Amino acid sequence: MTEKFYITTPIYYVNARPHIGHTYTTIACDAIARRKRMLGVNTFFLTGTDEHGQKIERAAEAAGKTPQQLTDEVSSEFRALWDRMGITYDDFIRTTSERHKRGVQALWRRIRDNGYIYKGHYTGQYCVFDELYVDAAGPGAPCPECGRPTETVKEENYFFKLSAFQQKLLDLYAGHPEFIRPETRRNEVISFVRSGLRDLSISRSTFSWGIPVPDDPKHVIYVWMDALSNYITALGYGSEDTRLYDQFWPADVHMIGKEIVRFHCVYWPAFLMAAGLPLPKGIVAHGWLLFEESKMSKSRGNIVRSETILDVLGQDALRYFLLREIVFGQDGSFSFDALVQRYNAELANGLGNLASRTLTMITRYFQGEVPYPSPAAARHAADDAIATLATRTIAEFNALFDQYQFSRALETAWGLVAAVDKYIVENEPWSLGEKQDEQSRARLATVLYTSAEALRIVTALAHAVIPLATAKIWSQLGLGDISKFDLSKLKWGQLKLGTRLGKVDPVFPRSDKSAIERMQNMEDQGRPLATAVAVATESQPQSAPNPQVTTQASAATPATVPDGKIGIDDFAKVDMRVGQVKVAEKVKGAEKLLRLEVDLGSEVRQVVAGIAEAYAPETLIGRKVVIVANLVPRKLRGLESNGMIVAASAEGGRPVLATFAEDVPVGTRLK
Ligand code: ME8
Repeated sequence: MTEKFYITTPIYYVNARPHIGHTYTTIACDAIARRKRMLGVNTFFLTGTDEHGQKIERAAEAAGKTPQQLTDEVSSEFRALWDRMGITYDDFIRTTSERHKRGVQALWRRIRDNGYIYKGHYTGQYCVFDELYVDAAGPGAPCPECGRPTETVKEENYFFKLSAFQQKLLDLYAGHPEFIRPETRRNEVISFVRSGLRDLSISRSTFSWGIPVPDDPKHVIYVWMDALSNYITALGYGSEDTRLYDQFWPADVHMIGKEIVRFHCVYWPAFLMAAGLPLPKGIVAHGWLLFEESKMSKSRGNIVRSETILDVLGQDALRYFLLREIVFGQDGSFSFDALVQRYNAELANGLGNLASRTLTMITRYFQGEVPYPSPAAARHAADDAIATLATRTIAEFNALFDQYQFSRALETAWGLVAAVDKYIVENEPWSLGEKQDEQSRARLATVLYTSAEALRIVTALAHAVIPLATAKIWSQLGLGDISKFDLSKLKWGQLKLGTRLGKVDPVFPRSDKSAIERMQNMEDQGRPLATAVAVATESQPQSAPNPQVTTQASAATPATVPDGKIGIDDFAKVDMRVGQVKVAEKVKGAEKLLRLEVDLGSEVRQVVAGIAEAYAPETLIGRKVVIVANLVPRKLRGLESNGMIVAASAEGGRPVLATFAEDVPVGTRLK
C-alpha cells in the first residue's frame, strides 16, 4: 500500500481580500504537498474559505451586500489567486456548500447522540472579530486575544461538554508530543488546558448566517465548530461517499497561524473525541508575517497583496522569499527591499546564474551534450568535494524540510550553489575551453559535469519551493518533465553522460531598484484606506468661512474633483499622526475649547480643540490621539492651534476621539 499524506490550510475568512499572510500558509502547504507527491506519497491537499458567522454577516452589511454575495465574491478571489499561483490544492471547500452543511450537521448529531451537547444559557462576553467566547471578562472588557471591545451575549444556547475532555486532552498532549508543534505552542496549550476547561457554547440564536442546528433551526452552529469540521466534510464525512474520508482521515498536518492554536489543539480534538472519530496526527503553527513591525492583517490595513509581487517578480520569487526569509514558527518581517535583495542575490545571481553559465558552457564546448568526466588521473580533490557536499546536502535538506525548517533547508541547498560557484571560479572552465590539448578537455569535461550534476540536485530539491524555474532548468538539462522525477531516489551521479540539453534560457532576469518602487506604488494604489473618514471637531472661529465639520476629503481635495471622490495623492497630502496628550486644560472663557499639548514624537504641538464638553481635561493626559499635523496654524481665542485632533461626530452627538485597539507608537503616520 502506498503511503498517504493529508495536509490542510486554515480555511480563510471571506470578510476581506487575500493578502500575503494567507499566501504564506498556503505556499508552505503547497511546497510540502508537492514534495510528498515527488516522493511518491499519495497526497491530498485541502484549502478553502470560512464563510459563516457574525463577522461575515456584518462585513456584508457594511459592504451593502448580502452575505452570500460577499462570500461568493471573496471566495472566488481566494480561489483565483491560488490558481494564478499554481497552488496544487486537491479540493477547495466552502462552508456555505451543501456538502459541508450536511457533514457539520452529521457531526453535531453524532456528538449530541453521544451525550456531549446540552441546552443552557450563556451570559458573557463575545469577541466578534475572533468569533471567541471570553468567559472570564465583564461587560465591555477587551478581548484578551485582539484587544477589541467584546460584546455582551445573553442567549439560550447549546453547550458542548468541553470540561469532560480536560484530562483526555492532557493525556493526548503528553502521549503525542508531535501533536502540537512547535514546542512553545504546545506548552501554551498545555498550560491553558491545565488551568481548567469550561463547557463551550456552540450555538447562536441572535443572527442567522450559519448552519442550522439539527432539529432546532432557530439556532445556528457556532462558527468555529462549523469551520473546523471542514477538514472532514471535504473528504465526504456525513455523505454517502466516504471513500476519501476512509483513505485520508486522519489528517497528517493541519497547518495554521499561531493565533488559532487553541481552536485547533483544544476544541477540534475534543469535538472529534466526543464524536468518537480519529484525531489529526499533528498541528503545526507558524508565526506571523509582520509588515512595518506589526502583524500584517486586514483589520490593521498594513497588508501586502500577493498580486503585486506576482506581477513584478513572479510566483517563484514570492514562494522562495517567504520560505527562505522567515524562520518557520517564528514571526518574520516582510519588506520589498529584502524581497528584491534576496531575489537578486539568491535567485538571479545564485541559482539562475549557476544554471545559465553551466548550461551555456556545455552548449558551447560540448555541443550541448553532458560531457564525460575525466579519468581518475585528471580528477581533483575539489571535484570529489562537490560530490560529497551534494550528497550531504540531500540528506540535510530532506531532514530539515521534513521538520518544516524551510529556511534552513533552503540555506543548505544554496550552500551547494555557492560552493559550485566558487568551484567554477577556481577551475576556470572558460580558460580550459580555449585550449585544445587532451588534458584541458578532460578537466573541462569533469568541471562541467560536476557543475551540471550539482545543479540537477539543487533543482530537484528546490522544485517544491520554486516549481516554475526548476521545471525550466530541468528541461534545459535535457531531463524532461520534472514532475515525473522520483525524488526518493535522488543521489549523486544520476546525470547521464551524453544527455542532450534543451534550449538554454535565463530563468531569473535580474531586477533593479525600480522594482521596489513599482511594487510600493502598486500597493499604495491598491491598499484600502486604513482609516475611516475622520471628522474634525475643532471649533471654528466665527469669522472662518469653513463649515463646522471638516472631513479629510474636503481638507485635501480641490472642489473640482468629480462626484466627491479623491485620489490617493490627495489623501496622501493629509499628514495624520499618532500623538500623545501631555497637557490638557480648559481655555478661559470658551466652554467648548481645550488647550492640548500633544507629543508627536519629533515635537510637542499646541492644539486647540472643541472637545471640552465631551472630555474632562484630566482624562486626556497620556491618551493617544490622531492629529492632522500639516494644517495651516490658526488662532482660536488668541491661542495658536497647530494641528487638528480627529474625532467622529454624529449629528448633534458628542465628539468621540479616534483611538486604536492596539498600541501604536507616538509619531506613527496614518496612511
Ligand atoms: O482565522 N502572518 O481565518 P483568517 C502569517 N477562518 N499568517 C497569516 C497572517 C500573517 N500576518 N495573516 C493571516 C481564520 N495568516 C479562520 C480559520 S480554520 C478551521 C478557520 C494566515 O482569514 C494564517 O494561516 O483570519 C492564519 O492562521 C490564517 O491566515 C487566518 O486566516
